[in-house]
Amino acid sequence: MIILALDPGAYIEDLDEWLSKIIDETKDLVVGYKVGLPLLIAGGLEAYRTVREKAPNNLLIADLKFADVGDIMSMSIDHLSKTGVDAVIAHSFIGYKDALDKLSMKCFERNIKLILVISMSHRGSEEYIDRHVNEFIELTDKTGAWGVVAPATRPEIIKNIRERIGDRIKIFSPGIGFQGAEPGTAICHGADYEIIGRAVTTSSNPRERLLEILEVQREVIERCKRS
Ligand code: BMP
Repeated sequence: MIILALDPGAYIEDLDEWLSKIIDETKDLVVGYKVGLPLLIAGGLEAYRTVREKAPNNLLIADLKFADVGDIMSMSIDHLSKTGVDAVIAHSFIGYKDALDKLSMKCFERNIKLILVISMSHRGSEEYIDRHVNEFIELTDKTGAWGVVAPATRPEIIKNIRERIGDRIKIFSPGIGFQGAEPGTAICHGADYEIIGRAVTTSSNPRERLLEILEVQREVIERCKRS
């Protein structure tokens, strides 16, 4: 249950070749791909379209972590909708009125799923964002969000979210590998999908690395089911 984050480093000379290699080697093993600012900045919306074309059957999530006023985020959704993305990620802290209310309406109109960031995987999330986790969870009802982002690095937050929202919302958890969390930990605590990026994309053999990660994920999930 992996979403692969396609974040190209600036050292990559041929973006198309990089995308082709990784997608060809991984698309039968992952649920979907997450494309964020590094890919958008390096390759424009064309790069998003390329991912869509190369992986037509995988979930495609645009991770732009929107944090703007509603009308402007809606303009971005109009542009994004031309690339065939299935879902977008927005921050919760911007609030509902004139922000997430408009964004959620526009996503509905354009048939794009909305995913809200509830907590982040880096330590700074504890400084401000994590103080409002329970309020952010309430926003999922108001916006009709399809999913939330919660950190594999602090799995107790995932557990809290799952207990509060039940099964109606998908939980996506980053922080595996390069950021320290073990594959499988987030799923054990209630996540649906684990987001993994550099541990796979910087490997000289992405498929082999992904297969190793999937094996650890399977073992950790088995272990936690037994306990
Ligand atoms: P990596 O496995 O290379 O650390 O990548 C994690 C991915 O998840 C990145 O694309 C990052 O933007 C994203 N992410 C994160 O790391 N922490 C969060 O709290 C939210 C994210 O979207």
